[in-house]
Amino acid sequence: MVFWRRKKDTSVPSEEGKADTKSDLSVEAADPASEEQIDAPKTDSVKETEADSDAGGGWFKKLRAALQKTNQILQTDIRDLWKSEGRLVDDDFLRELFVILVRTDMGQPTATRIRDRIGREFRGRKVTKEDVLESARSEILASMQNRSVELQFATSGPTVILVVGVNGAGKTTSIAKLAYRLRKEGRTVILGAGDTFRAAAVEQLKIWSQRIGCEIVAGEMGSDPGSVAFKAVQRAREENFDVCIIDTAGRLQTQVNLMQQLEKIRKIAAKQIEGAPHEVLLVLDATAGQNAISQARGFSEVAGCTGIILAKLDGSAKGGVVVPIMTEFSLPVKLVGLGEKLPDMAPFDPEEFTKALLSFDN
Ligand SMILES: Nc1nc2c(ncn2[C@@H]2O[C@H](COP(=O)(O)OP(=O)(O)OP(=O)(O)O)[C@@H](O)[C@H]2O)c(=O)[nH]1
Ligand SMILES: [Mg+2]
Repeated sequence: MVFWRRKKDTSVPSEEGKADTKSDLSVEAADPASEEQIDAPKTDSVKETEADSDAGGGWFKKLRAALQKTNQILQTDIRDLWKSEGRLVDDDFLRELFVILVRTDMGQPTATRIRDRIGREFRGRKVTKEDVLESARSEILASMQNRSVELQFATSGPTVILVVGVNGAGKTTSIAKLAYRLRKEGRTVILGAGDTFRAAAVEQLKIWSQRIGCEIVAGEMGSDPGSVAFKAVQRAREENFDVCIIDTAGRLQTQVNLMQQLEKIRKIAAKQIEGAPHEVLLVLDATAGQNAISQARGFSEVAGCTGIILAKLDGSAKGGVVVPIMTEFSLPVKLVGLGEKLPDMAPFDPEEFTKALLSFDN
């Protein structure tokens, strides 16, 4: 699974702990081995369960753990369909199955397609759980067109990533996790604290930046987010950072003025760097279920989004919501948030997702 194109950057501290020459990155902050020291500010109680790498199936285990709530509800419901060995596929069975699938928030169109497929394949015959799960997995994968989409980077010069979404969706935490990942890949990162509305917002991002070991541009409380964005992009360009990530205040897609402000930030970035912002990532809260879908609809139309970060998949009993997001919009889910700590973000992989959602322990 190759989502994160590695770029050689000799300025990143080596395992021997050589100092960074470009910015004042501390060896501890950028060294994956010292991840304990760059924990999230609010998450001391959260225990790390997996190595923060996708080597050895680590991501799949993490994804599986994150989808546990959704998966367990499914397991219990689906098990209940089999009171005896093998179950006859008839109208009752198909109706019950449909209700269970819809409960995961995968959406009626996908649940209907799965139900109809199982009806076509098995009606009048006895099926096992695995028969049903296999059909469901294939149908979901087909409906997502097995689409996995990488983050887009500028071909030369800094890549600008603008991060947007409603209040509390997980924007700032996702930015920290993304910056952490990019740093680990050897890229230099500068953050723009574009949420100048909320007193704690700038502070929150500053703490993260210190822990990750990346630069940050912040303005005064209440100052123009456009000017913060301008300065961040300017520094990225002048000091040749690889990536500039701009945080924004939470907003509703219906708040016209605030949406216009996003447009202004986009223009400010584009004026300084051709093709910027290269990504406008919409952060959605996976626990919001159907609300997340209406946010995706609203934002993608107004804010020119290029992809989705689906945060809080780990806390969601509605993990199936990825399916309608992927099938109803041309916006791909690019990253998923699997917890509150810095390593808890993974590139979205439809196949792994489907397997994690629809495989049972026994
Ligand atoms: N479990 C879990 N919690 C998350 C995840 N992402 C974010 N959170 C938590 O969600 C809460 C809100 O996250 P923020 O990053 O502050 O959200 P925001 O969108 O920046 O919020 P505003 O700036 O107020 O609009 C915090 O308590 C985070 O720790 C995730 O993937 N999993
Ligand atoms: Mg925030």
